[in-house]
Amino acid sequence: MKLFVYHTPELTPTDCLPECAIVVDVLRATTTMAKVLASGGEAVQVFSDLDLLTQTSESWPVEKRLRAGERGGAKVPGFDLGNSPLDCIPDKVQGKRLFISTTNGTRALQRVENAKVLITAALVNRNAVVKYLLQNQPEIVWIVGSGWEGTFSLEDTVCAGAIAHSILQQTNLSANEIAGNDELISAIALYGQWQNDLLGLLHHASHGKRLLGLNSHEDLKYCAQTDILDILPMQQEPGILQSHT
Ligand code: 3SL
Repeated sequence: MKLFVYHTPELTPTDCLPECAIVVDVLRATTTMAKVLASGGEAVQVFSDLDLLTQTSESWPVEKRLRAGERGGAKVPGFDLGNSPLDCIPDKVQGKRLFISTTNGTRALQRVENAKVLITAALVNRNAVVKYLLQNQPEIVWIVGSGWEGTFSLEDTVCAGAIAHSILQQTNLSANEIAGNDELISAIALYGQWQNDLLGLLHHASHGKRLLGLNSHEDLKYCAQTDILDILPMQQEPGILQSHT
């Protein structure tokens, strides 16, 4: 198994796809997706276009759908939810499909939607992702950070490092043996430095600061937790993610 880290969807190769793609958006899309499915949500369906989201969700029974949307970190007016994982409690999401559009997470998912296997990772479900990788041993794995509008995000890279670190701990492989590119080595180093203060790292991150400006400190605290959700969101058909059992 070789792991490649790409800091943004734009940095992924365009002439090939991996056996397994892992999309990461710690703040906050993939944390929210893990939380929705862990709270009993039926599925998460992602859209880049808000009008298409509204139109598609119209065909779904009202009591079985939720519309969630974020632009610039804020909730889309008129939607049921923004992109806070804290809103996705069982009482609200159980048995429902979350129709969601976010700025960067959606773009990353669409970039690799044709990979053989597409899963999502955040710090909260890191262990479930690692378990899947160790059990299934995909040959080539891309960990794709969502970044922010095409730029690097500390929080997505630290999550990539957390995944790789856990693989190293659970196997007798060396970093050189699993590293597909230099970015993977730097992600492991980043996680090594911040593993005991992930919330502190999120406070340094530019998107963390943006969210703090929107009074989302509790979201940052939630997103900084590691291995609290035993859930693996996996794409079933392009744009639709469900819990992999
Ligand atoms: O860009 C995204 O996909 C979002 O996760 C950003 S936010 O955290 O909801 O602002």
